[in-house]
Amino acid sequence: MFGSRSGSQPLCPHCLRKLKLSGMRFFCVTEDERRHEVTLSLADKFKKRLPVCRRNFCKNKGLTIREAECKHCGKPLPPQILFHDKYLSFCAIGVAGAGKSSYLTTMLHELKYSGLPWVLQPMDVATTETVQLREHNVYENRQCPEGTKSGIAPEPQLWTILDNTEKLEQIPTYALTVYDGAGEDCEHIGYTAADAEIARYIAGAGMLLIMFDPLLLSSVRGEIVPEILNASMATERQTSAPANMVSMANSLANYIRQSCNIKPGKRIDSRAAIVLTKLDALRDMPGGFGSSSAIMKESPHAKARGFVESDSAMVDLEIRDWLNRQGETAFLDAIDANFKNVRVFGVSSFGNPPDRNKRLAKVRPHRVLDPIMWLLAAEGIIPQL
Ligand SMILES: Nc1nc2c(ncn2[C@@H]2O[C@H](COP(=O)(O)OP(=O)(O)O)[C@@H](O)[C@H]2O)c(=O)[nH]1
Ligand SMILES: [Mg+2]
Ligand SMILES: [Zn+2]
Ligand SMILES: [Zn+2]
Repeated sequence: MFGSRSGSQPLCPHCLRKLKLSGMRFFCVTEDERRHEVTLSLADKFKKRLPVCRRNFCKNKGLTIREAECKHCGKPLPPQILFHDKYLSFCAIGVAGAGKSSYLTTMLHELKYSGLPWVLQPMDVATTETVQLREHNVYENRQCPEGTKSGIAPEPQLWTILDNTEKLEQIPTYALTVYDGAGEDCEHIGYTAADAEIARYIAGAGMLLIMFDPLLLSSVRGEIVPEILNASMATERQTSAPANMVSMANSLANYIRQSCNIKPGKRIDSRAAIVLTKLDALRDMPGGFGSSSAIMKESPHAKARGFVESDSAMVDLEIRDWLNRQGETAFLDAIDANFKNVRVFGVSSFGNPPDRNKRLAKVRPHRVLDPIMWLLAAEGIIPQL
């Protein structure tokens, strides 16, 4: 129904339909905002290039158009969106307060400064503004992100990655679309416009990041200092009863199934990264992860400029072991029964729990790049080591 998930097919980030030059409308913008439409010439179509304004007396005459939109859904598109070598996307799913927005903020920041020879550029104004605001909040103001309202479809973030790994004449470019926040009320997909939009995002995403908050486990809540626990929970969750991880896994899976139109009982074959958030809060917990465990060590992937499979397999195993020890075997079974292509990850977006006023210490994200490195290796963008 919607476009393929392969990394080489551009999709409209809003309606997820396949995107072609002929499926876009183009506009010339002059300084006095006299916007007018510019159509593709035969030569533009043939050479697959953006049109140029030919209107007499237009200040922009002779220059390439600056605005575009999707013919199908009418939403704005960055004109250069079509000219990437690969198209990557992922969607963060999880109940409200799981840590999705915090994770995406620090993950994208880390990706920018990962030491990989990459340049990350926002593709549109909306992404630039969102990111500036969020980064400023976390890294300058040292404040946790504001909770996301549920029932509102998130705006996709659009990025261009310039890959300067090999000094080529033509630098490979990847388009990366990030959807933050689906499944906040994960009981079911309703029939509102926002639900339909979220459903499309989930169905079209190249990878699902399914975020679980270990602090919702009753076995964990009993072992953690109340101050850390309260500071690490979204306010409205603090007093609510601990969640049953099995029913949460199943309802998220059903939510995804509905979005992707998959029969009940059939395993979901979208690549799924199961991400345990807020690892920092488990550091000093009795029966937590020991300091000699792989998961507590620095992630090796970015330094190695590839995806270190053995390390990731070890982390996956350690978390599964830990969940078993917490009595959450049924949760793991639910994950494996619902997803075909899964890997378990553990992250801390901040490196330390916030204080009681939700203020952050110096932000030192832990292993936040691991899930995306898994995707990049699968897409053949970084080597698997
Ligand atoms: N200890 C700790 N708490 C976190 C971390 N990330 C998020 N939190 C807490 O979880 C709350 C909700 O996070 P948020 O990213 O807004 O969750 P979302 O609703 O899934 O987008 C935050 O206000 C923090 O209190 C983390 O890495 N460590
Ligand atoms: Mg959020
Ligand atoms: Zn569209
Ligand atoms: Zn013009």
